[in-house]
Amino acid sequence: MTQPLIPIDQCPIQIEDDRTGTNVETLKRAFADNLFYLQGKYESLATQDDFYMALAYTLRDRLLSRWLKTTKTYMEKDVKVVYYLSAEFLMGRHMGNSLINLHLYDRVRQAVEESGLDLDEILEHEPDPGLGNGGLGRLAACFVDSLATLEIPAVGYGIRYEFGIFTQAIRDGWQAEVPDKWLRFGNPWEIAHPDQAVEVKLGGHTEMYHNEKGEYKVRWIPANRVVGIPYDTPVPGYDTNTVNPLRLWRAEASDDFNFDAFNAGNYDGAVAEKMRSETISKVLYPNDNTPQGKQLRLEQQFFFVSCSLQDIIRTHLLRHPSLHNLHDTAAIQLNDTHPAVAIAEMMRLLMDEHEMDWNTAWRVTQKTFSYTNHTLLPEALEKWSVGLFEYLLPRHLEIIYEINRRFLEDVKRWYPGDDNLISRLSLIDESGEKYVRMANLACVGSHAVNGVAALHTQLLKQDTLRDFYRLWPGKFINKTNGVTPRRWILMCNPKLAELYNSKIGEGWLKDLSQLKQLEKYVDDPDFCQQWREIKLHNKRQLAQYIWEHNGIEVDPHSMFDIQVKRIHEYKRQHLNLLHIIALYNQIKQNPDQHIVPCTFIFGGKAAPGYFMAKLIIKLTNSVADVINHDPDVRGRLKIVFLNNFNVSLGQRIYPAADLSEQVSTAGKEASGTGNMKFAMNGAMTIGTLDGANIEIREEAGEENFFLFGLTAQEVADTKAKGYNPRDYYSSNPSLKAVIDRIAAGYFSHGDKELFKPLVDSLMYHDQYMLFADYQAYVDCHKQVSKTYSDQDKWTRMSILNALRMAKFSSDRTIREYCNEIWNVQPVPIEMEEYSQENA
Ligand code: GPK
Repeated sequence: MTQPLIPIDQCPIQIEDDRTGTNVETLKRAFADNLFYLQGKYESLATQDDFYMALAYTLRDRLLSRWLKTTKTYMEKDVKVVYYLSAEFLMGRHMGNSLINLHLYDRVRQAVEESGLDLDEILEHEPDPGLGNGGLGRLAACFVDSLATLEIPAVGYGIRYEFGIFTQAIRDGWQAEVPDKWLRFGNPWEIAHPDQAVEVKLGGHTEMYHNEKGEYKVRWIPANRVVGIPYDTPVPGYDTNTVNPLRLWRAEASDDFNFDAFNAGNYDGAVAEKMRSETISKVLYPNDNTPQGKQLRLEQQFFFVSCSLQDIIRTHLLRHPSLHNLHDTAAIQLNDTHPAVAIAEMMRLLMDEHEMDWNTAWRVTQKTFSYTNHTLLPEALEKWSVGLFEYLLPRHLEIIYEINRRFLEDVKRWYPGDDNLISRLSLIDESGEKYVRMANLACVGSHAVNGVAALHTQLLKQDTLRDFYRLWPGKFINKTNGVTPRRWILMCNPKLAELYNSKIGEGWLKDLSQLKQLEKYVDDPDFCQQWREIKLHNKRQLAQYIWEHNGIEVDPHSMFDIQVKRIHEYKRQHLNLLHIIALYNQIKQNPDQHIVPCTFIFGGKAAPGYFMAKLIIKLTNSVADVINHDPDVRGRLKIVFLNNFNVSLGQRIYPAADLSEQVSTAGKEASGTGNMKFAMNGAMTIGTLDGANIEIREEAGEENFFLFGLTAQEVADTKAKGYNPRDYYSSNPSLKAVIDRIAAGYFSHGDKELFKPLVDSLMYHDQYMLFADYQAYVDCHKQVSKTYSDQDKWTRMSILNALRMAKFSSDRTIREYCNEIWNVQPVPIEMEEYSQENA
């Protein structure tokens, strides 16, 4: 007879258990124990990697009791859960975050030091998990942090890519992509749950049949099946017991499916087929703001959606007899249209696998889903060819056609005779080759649709999604983005956090509006002095990094003018370059004139297939080569391109910035979130009235923001009138001199061909209107330099910026989603004494 196991939370608690205890001695013992038993190493033979792994397990152990208690509480209380579906989660490193959220930073540092090691070195050893491209993926990461901190039951669902975003190397000034093998040494933060694997079907055909009740039903006979294995990573809240899961799916071949092929003697063929299934979760597509219309990408989207919905349904059915009330236990958020096929998959699961009728299934689906749009660029709206859809998801295409038929029937009744309206609203684009429009599917199948900044939502309503807004004005709602102050202030700028703590305690970390109390210090010379010292300290650290990685010496007292983000023409990194070249031209004309010493720092990845973006990187490095080495410049201008911009590099960069470049063409950047990270760390913004810049300026006060450029309306009007960039070129000598210098091959050893595509694109199209904004931008920079020369004034502006960014905490954003879209409440997790006591 076997004894039943004692549930872990009923075991007698040993206060200083090796896996939960948090005093320094226990931490040292646990660390040594993990090194020996998990890494299999004596300390004398251990590598940095072993130390990192041993420490990571030590921390994961300390998260587990809260994690399991969280899951248990959600099950017992039968709470409503937010399911955040996202093809990308750009989490950044876990170790520092766990140390902070477990309140273990100081004790672990001591334990590590007493073991003769350096915590910073260990922290640096963690690979940066880059399972995303840029803003959209990082937003998902900030959101799961805030959800856990606000004690909201939530699961992040996505894909466990074996290769994340490529590592960017710079060779001869060009971007080169190196595969990101982030799992090489194993991933200590995740726990696999093969017991909860689910099966996903692909391809094949459908057929009709009669069920036992004599009803007509449809059955999907797939050509292939793959298995999704869930890997869970703990997402701890700050200063709470809540630990929510990030559940990422890995694709594996189904074992039994090719049984016949195996038996027929086609062993190698069957194994090859198996490998094909496993490529589904191999690699993240490295595109930002442009879809990649590849079959494998649609397979990825469907794969993680199907796994996640089956998981959600299974969870619901553990506590409820039917799925009629799914919307009472689940709020599913679609992070852009990448998971939008979920609308059709939910309908299929409810009808074909759970016997629900169409009308009920549709009601449940609409009440469960909501959709976030992240872009206004028309070319970025996802569409899939009907042929591909039918080949891969034949049942879903049928369902989409039926959703469309019913939807367009309604529209015809509401707006009789408006055929253009019908063709614009249709889920199928029939203007040429037929496509499924994923944004239309997401709008129709959701009860709420949101943009990510006020201007963005307004433009969605009046432009991109105007026909849907006309049908359902109440569905549209704005949710301005935010970022987590834990990672983006406390972790990345500990000295600034320390200054805040010394004045008002730590409450600001969960309520950023408390920083407003510090405004009274803006005229306190001591406080201002400390503020400047912190900035200088951060700049010195970045200067050191630049020296080590780029071999460029930069002056920490120069103004750090920084633009880091994905490289895209609409983000206009090249406008920044035009300004730098204009400054250089001034120096060449008169080397003795006074200019404010300035370090221009760039960073960001280009999509590997985006030629113009890659050319912009090359131009940046070429301009840097010339200007950094020109003796006339006398070091007053330095240009640095930092390779491989990612979350951890961002953590070094934002705190060191004086000036944040947010210069997209108005109406193109949905929100931006880097703009928020810079401002929270005391950088001034030079920016257009685009995305969240508008709201940042509102919060900071217009006198504390360097504004330039056309408004979104002016951009549209100028375009409508017929924009001709050459008019600006011929009438503006400064602009002409800049363009001529590039065109003449000055930055390319006389080669006039190299940058010709960029020059021509500006001269003959200038889709993003750099020329129209050029003079305003240059003039605005003059204003910046003048202000920077008055350090007292600059400090004051910098302080007010940082203290007024409360709105841009992702806690505020998530509270709004909870109240206005998801209808979910916090569920505090009660813990036994021991973890509290040691916290
Ligand atoms: C938008 F459409 C997309 C995309 O494919 N990837 C991506 O990162 C960004 N985004 C927007 O470009 C940003 O303006 C926005 O702040 C961010 O999503 C988060 O909403």
